Amino acid sequence: MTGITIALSKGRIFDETTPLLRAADIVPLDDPETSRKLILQTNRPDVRLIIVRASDVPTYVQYGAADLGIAGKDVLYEHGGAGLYQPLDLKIARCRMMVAVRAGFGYQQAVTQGARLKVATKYVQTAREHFARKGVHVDLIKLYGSMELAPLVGLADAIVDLVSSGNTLKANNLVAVEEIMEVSSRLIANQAALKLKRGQIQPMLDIFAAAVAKG
Ligand code: PRT
Ligand code: MG
Repeated sequence: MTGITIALSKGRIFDETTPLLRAADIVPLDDPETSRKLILQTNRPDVRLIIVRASDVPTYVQYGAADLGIAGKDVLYEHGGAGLYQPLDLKIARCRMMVAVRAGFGYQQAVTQGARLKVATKYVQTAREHFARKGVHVDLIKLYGSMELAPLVGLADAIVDLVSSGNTLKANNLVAVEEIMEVSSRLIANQAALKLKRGQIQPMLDIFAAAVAKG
């Protein structure tokens, strides 16, 4: 493959990446929200996009099936980042990874008393590290979505999830009690592709960096 393949997810990451791609004169020929195509050609014959699940982006780039990718720090942290180069924070799809509990649950008190907490999350690695660092004993329960439900039906005492507006927590009578990290999306590159295709990739990186700096 001599061209450049960029992996990204549809939804908020695709939407917020579109202006950055346009700055690099990359315009997709199809809209992933309406098209069922998983490979999107662009106005440039040397650049194509592949549409994958957000959490699968690092895997495609790690194995070189995509040269570049765009993924949230949440996803990259869980993946571990092996084989990936992370040249640029695109500062898009921003949110915070938080610990949240049911309103009225005495989280600080439970922590102080050394209670064992049941924590439901999609981000098991990140959560494990966070609570280990704090010295809090937890039983982690892996979920694949709708974490907000878990404390409401007694599956867990707490959740680790992403929060942006806070509306989802509020609507479910949950409160954030601790921030784990700030999250934004990063450009990632396959390390071998970066060496072999430096001539094509570096100018793109420069344009993305300039577009991010301009805001
Ligand atoms: O949806 P799918 O299961 O395919 O995967 P995904 O949820 O991982 O993908 P997607 O497209 O929803 O999110 C892609 C990336 O966007 C994530 O990896 C984050 O880096 C970033 N991002 C930014 C967010 C949010 N903000 C966000 N608010 N991802 C998810 N949310 C969810 C959050 O999990 C919670 O359920 O939105 C809800 C909270 O939003 P507020 O505004 O109510 O606080
Ligand atoms: Mg989602």
